[in-house]
Amino acid sequence: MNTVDPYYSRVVCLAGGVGGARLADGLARVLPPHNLTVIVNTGDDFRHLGLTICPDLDTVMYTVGDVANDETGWGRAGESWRTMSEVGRLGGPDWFSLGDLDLATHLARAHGLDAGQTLTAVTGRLCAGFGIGPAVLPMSDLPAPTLIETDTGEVLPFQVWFVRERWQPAVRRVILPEDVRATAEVVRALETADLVLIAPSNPFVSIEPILNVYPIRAMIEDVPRAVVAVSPIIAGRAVKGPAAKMMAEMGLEPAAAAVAGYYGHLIDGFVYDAQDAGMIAEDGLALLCTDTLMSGAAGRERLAREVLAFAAELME
Ligand code: FO1
Repeated sequence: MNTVDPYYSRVVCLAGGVGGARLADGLARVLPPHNLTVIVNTGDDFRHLGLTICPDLDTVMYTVGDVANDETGWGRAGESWRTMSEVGRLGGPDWFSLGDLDLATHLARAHGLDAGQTLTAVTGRLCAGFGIGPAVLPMSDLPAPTLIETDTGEVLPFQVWFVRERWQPAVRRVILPEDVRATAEVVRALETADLVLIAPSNPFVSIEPILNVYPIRAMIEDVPRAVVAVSPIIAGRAVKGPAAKMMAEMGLEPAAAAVAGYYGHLIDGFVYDAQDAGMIAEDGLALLCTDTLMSGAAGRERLAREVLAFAAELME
């Protein structure tokens, strides 16, 4: 039987955070630019210092644009901090570290938004500035802030919980906004998608906020010939970020199989790490066991190729 050639398929990747950005980068190295669209979580976005900060959009842009700080997983490589340290000296908030180069992105974005451009249009211009070929789309042009309800009952804006409070207190639940609508660009990308890939991002605060945007979840259930998720959990731990901690705090076992169970019938295939070999799958779920750690550009490209080849078998 002839396997579909993923190289000529229209691929949509849902991404947030470092893992999402790295798989997006691997896919961008493999696929023709017009065959890849990255739909990015904006639930982490917030207003700060008079600027609109879009961490997941910026992490995808910097990573695919090859200017990311790979140690922190956010912000720019070769960064300086003169402006932020002066903001602190002048009594401004310095708990959210914005480097000098990173600030240029936020200022250019603020300028575009203030001129009435949509976040989608502004992101397109910024991507052009970073020489990025594939489409990088915010999930919505409307604010869609993710809130964290902690086990003290307190409800915190995402960045306050994630950065200022360093993932404390424990998470009771993630509160997502109602009636957020996807952009026309996102709908068009999903209407023509052959394959949807769910990147190894945090299921609760990176992927679920995207699925929560109308009508993304329903379109993913209907349109693509295959939906494949990559586990963000390896041997009970997140490669980066609070996913495993959140799973435990929300009563889920922090394991790859629990991530597959969380996505349930939405996915046809699941990619998990060799360290979790022997994982039991839900009935009917196709599995790929491989090295899901993406070390450097070669690692990202390798995983992208393996995921696309796996997905191609499911698209027949
Ligand atoms: N994460 C931190 O833990 N500390 C920071 O000071 C910080 C600053 C920052 C600045 C710009 C940006 O795009 C991201 C930044 N992040 C920081 C990461 C941010 O909290 C993201 O939301 C997380 O990476 C989760 O996606």
